[in-house]
Amino acid sequence: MISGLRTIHPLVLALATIALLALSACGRGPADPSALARSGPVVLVVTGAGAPADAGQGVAYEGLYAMYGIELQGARAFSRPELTAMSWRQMRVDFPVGGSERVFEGPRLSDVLRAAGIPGASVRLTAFDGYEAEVPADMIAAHEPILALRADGQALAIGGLGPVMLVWPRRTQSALSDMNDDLWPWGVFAITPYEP
Ligand SMILES: Nc1nc2c(c(=O)[nH]1)N[C@H]1C(S)=C(S)[C@@H](COP(=O)(O)O)O[C@H]1N2
Ligand SMILES: [Mo]
Repeated sequence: MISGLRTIHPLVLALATIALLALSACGRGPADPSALARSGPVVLVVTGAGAPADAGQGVAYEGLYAMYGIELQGARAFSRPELTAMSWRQMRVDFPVGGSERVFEGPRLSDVLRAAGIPGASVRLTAFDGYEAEVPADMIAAHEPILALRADGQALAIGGLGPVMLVWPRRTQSALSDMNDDLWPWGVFAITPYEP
């Protein structure tokens, strides 16, 4: 087979080289980087939201959605700029429990559910690693956890705690003073309503 390579005509090699160079010259990034920064990829889907069929914003049922069976019909998809444009709250709180405190920031979970068309729902949050946290509606209403996108002024990294993490006011609400970390999922990418 190796001898077969020797039959490739030098002209073919030259043309292939030119084609590769042309391709790499095109690979310099988006034509409009600021448009990309304004939109960016979807970082969170809220499913079961009854959104119009086209509101999935091009999110296809593949990858982790398919692996974890997260149905996207009627899903509302959020990019990071959309989440950052919402009204934000801050919480200074320890994570992991008993560790040092950080200032977490992000929209209220209740506001995101309202924006997605499922106000007052009980929801399951799914994270990249398959971790699931089920949060009853009454807990959300009583304690108003946030979907944190930042901690101490830094965006939560994908691969770290980001893109989104559920954070509760366990240092300021006495009813939560004994709360462990079970309902503090990090690496969240999908939220699904469930019937308790
Ligand atoms: N995505 C994800 N979030 C999670 C967990 C997890 O395994 N995966 N574990 C929870 C628990 S039980 C604890 S104690 C804290 C810290 O878990 P870790 O040590 O696995 O990071 O994160 C919480 N959030
Ligand atoms: Mo834990």
